[in-house]
Amino acid sequence: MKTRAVATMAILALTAVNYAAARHMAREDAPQKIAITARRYEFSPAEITVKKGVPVTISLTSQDFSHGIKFTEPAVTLYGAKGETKEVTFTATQAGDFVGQCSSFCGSGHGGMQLVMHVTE
Ligand SMILES: [Cu+2]
Repeated sequence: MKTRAVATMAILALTAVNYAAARHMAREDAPQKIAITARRYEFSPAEITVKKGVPVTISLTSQDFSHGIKFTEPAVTLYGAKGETKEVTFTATQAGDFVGQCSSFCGSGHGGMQLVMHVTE
């Protein structure tokens, strides 16, 4: 009787560990999602933080006009016409701070329309 109770407890403990591991893995595997909205002449949020080596999905919603996002490193380009939401998934391979630009001419403030990406180790 005692042996059986110990065995049952051991199985329950193992199940709990496996369940926790599976949940942890699922969370790690799903890309981090970041929603960005663009309107003349700013991205919101204007700064994002991603983790090196972890897939990230960025969505861009252009509210008032066509806007785009272009990063040279990590290589990310996204374009959304007015009212559209577009997505891109990428994995940053280099840590650091990177500046992306609006890639679709949207008016007088277009040149200063930037998005900063912090890639952490
Ligand atoms: Cu622009």
